[in-house]
Amino acid sequence: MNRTREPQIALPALSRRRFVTGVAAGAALLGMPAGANSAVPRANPTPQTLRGNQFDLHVNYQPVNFTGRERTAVATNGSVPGPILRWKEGETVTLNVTNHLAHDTSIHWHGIILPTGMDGVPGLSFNGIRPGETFTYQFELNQSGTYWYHSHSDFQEQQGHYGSIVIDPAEPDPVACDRDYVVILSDWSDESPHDIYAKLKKEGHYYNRRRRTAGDLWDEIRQKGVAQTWQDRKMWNEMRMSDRDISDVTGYTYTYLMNGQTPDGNWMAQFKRGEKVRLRFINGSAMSIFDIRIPGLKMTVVASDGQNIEPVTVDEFRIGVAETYDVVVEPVDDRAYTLFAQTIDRSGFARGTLTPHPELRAEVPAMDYAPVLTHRDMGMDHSGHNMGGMSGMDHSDHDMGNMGGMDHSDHDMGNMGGMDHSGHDMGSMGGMDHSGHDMGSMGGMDHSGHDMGSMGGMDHSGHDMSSMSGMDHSQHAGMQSGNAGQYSLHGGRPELGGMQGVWFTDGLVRAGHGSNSPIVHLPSEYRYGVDMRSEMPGNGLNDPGIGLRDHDTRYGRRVLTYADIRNLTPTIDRREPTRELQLHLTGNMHRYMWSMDGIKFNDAEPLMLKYGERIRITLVNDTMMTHPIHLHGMWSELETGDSEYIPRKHTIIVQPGSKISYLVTADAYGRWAYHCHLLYHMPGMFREVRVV
Ligand SMILES: [Cu+2]
Repeated sequence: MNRTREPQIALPALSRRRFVTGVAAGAALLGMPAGANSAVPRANPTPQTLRGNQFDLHVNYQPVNFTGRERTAVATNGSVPGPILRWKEGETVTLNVTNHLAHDTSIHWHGIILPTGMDGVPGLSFNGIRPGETFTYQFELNQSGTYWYHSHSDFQEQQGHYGSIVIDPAEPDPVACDRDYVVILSDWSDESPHDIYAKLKKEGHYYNRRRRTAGDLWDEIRQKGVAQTWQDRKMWNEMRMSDRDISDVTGYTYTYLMNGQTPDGNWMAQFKRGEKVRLRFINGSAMSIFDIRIPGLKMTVVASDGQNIEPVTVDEFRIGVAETYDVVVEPVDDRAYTLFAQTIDRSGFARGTLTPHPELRAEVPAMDYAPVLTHRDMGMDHSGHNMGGMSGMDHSDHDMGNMGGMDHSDHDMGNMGGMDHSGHDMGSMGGMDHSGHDMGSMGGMDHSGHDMGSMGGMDHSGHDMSSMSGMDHSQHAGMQSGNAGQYSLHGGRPELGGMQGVWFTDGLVRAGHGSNSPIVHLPSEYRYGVDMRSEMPGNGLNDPGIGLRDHDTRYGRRVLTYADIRNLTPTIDRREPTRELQLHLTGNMHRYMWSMDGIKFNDAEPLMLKYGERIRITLVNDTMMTHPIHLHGMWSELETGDSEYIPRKHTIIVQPGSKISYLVTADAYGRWAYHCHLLYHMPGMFREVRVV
């Protein structure tokens, strides 16, 4: 086939400074192809588009300047981002990747379904690419759409080692357009990623400059009154968290890029009035989640993570790290438009311009208000309970499975006489703290028919149970004490999996409809590395996410949610899941520790899947952060309530304090990475998935 044109590589000069500052730049530059140009480029080199099925990629050090200060990036073929690779479905591509760095490198082809040995994850797929070595990747393309590639070594992705992939379909593209642009977003810091990580490990809030001040306190008291302000703040203080912890790393250190251009650099794309323009948004950031809109234009979302979806027209959408969305816009006016991508915490934005004339610009909008976290983002909303005077209530048929870990201290439950609690099923209420209850005057309660299996670990000390005569506790099933981590049996029978997580096999909800299995926190979650557990996680499906929830009412913008996404073509694997894995995303923000089920990657065993099986994974987010979770090698088929058109994704956002479910067909043998795509969460929030 056609040989790819050798890219024009603008090579860096061997500046004295780079020898002085170390990084073994001299060694790194040995082995660079001939034709080196000794001039330091004044502007940052922009990515080229390379087409064909044979590619020579060079991972090299490259001087860049995004902030007024020169820094050394890790580039691919001399640019940040690296070249756009334009492939064709059905072809076999060969990519010779040469490492000109002083350290090992790798390229992972994000979202591409390929053999495990070609996946580019050092330690799982291969040994990595040593300095000076060339590794040849070769795989067949059985998909089309928008994807990207990045290093899976160290923190190189933060240093510029990423680029875009577009695979043109073998069949005619269902999306017709006149123009087609890649828009890859990223976050650049002049600090080294190791310095960033060290600062986060020392103080998880380091880059959060939005923490509350005394001035905020008075504003808050004026708005909400002393009592409510006190109550709101008390919770956060007790948890040693900040309700402003939306992002770990912020615009305080980051400059946000669109196709490698800063907001001032203003990346531009041209159109003619009346044309259909396809924009392939890729979030190639290390840590930044963006909310994208184009003021004055509706966007019709036509693909998600490379897969065609039934078109849905919105004003705004959120793109998690590593996700891709293709949108089509049709500007009818002869004017310029701003592509505006503000970060989830509103600490900065990336920006570009869609314009009919190169000299035309559009206004850059102000960023939206900065969101704050609420009880909802903790997976429970119990604020403001007043349980006085609740006599005569009928609570029969409550299902209170898995209420472990709730703190009900300081409830005042006076005058609750005459309540009928028959028919309660209180399985798995382990870990409840009921200290400080005042249960005076609860005479006459009928608790018959309770099933209180597995209520281990409850602390009822300090109860004042005077005047509770006449209660009927007959027919209670055995309460096991001191045994946190026992499970209820309704909604499926979980197995105590230890490292293997919690698995359910009975009573699973039908494919496409998510999970109703009880929330189970493993004993490994009750350790110092976990500072929060969601007891009543909300469903992340219909939730546009923190900071976007009121944009329809406040600004009249329709915001995309996962519930809006339907695959364009019918679901391929129509089988029901045979088992369900419930996996918890866990962490301790203060210590900046991240894990799954409270177990960090180094201490974890692989999650074992049987080749060919179809499973459900339910992710429960027991943290206040938004985590984009990426499974390598297999599709994550998001359960949106329509089993006929299940969308296939490679990266799924799990909202704070929420849960979300997807199906996986284990149709790829081998060892696969499964992790949070926030770069500094990855060392801990990572599992190997092994298909045997
Ligand atoms: Cu994460």
